[in-house]
Amino acid sequence: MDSTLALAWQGYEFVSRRCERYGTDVFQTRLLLEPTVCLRGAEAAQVFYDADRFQRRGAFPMRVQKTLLGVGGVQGLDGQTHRARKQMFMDLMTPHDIRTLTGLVADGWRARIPVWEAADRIVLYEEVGQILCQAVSSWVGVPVTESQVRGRTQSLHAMIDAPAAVGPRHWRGRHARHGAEQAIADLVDRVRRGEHAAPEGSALQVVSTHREPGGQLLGSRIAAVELLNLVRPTVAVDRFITFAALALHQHPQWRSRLRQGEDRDAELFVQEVRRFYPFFPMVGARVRTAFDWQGVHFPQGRRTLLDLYGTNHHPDLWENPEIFDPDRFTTWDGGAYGLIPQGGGDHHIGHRCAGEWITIALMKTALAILTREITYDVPSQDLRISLRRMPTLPSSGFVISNVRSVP
Ligand code: HEM
Ligand code: MYR
Repeated sequence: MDSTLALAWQGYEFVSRRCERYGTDVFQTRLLLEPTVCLRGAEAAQVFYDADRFQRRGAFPMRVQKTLLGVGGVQGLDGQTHRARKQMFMDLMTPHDIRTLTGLVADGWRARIPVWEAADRIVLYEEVGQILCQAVSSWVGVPVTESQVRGRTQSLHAMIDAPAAVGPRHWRGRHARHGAEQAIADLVDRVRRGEHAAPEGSALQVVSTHREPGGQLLGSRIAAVELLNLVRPTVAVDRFITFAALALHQHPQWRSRLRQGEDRDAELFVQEVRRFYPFFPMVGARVRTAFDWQGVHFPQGRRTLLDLYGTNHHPDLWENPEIFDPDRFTTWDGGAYGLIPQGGGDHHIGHRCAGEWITIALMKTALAILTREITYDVPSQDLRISLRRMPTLPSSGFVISNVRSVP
């Protein structure tokens, strides 16, 4: 039986429901007409991130590559080629670079506060998306003018929204990617011809001059895919920030605690937001060399999915997983395979998200502003989070009103 419809229907809960029903963390099914193994849990994650057992080549369906990821980017590489490309990303993640980005983002927040004070109400998700888009665009060296920010943010949102969608929502993502790749590839060509000066040390410069292990430059289209791999997911942090604002609203004792400004508290809160709320549902790979695990045979080439959301809510790993409780992280072991909203394992060696530190830093920047620099009301609205829609969001996008800056 093909389970694609059940996946579309049950969304984030698809894997966990079956795991609970069968009393296991590994089961076989058919998805998109192909036999597929589904996994969840820390032990499973450790197996999934073993590069001797799994590869990424051929793992992502075209519909995901043509919208969210792009073709030829770091996510689909293996071995030495992956390691070298990943290093290009990790070299951009120094504490200095991250501080520069969070500084640009904080300036962006502060510039919007007077506009929000004058407005009746604002949708936080939309505002934050534009703030992040403007800041990360200049950080990367592909700046955007004031009048273009809204359009560029919409186009990045379209890519993020599209991979699991059918119909117009899917095609908007394909169209957005096509246009964005073309424009950025042109810019890379102009940098290489000496017609455009990339800011010193910017991602635009690094990616345009990066050489593959064989010595060749990246094709300009692939360079564009990698630049989008910095801009797009940074804008996607707007979802975590919206969830963080929701958590502050629903757990007001944490608003008071965070107002004190202790980094330790912000850290606990951010980790729990990343664990608790549904975002990146699952990642895929293919078996590289056949093996057996927990009584299941994994033949070479078998498509395998690791349930990130289900692992973050696994009852063996987390006490009362459905309760939002940042203090659980005071005793957390810091393991690389239990808390995996952005993938597991090692950042440099494996496919774990290159932007995890940026994500955490931008969430802390947002929390500092939301708790210490402004006050606001949360009018009545639909805050429900559909677990069927991937990726999801509180329905209303989190509306706030009566914004005032704290003197
Ligand atoms: C990979 C999630 C933010 C850059 C990934 C993966 C996930 C993920 C699940 C795949 C892990 C795997 O394949 O095993 C997220 C989420 C984010 C986020 C939920 C929150 C918005 C960022 C940011 C950046 C970034 C801010 C960069 C500025 C990347 C890159 C990869 C990646 C380059 C590919 C890594 C590789 O294949 O080796 N991310 N990410 N992400 N992420 Fe993120
Ligand atoms: C990013 O832009 O890379 C980070 C956030 C994107 C989340 C998108 C979730 C897509 C849901 C479909 C699952 C695709 C499995 C590979």
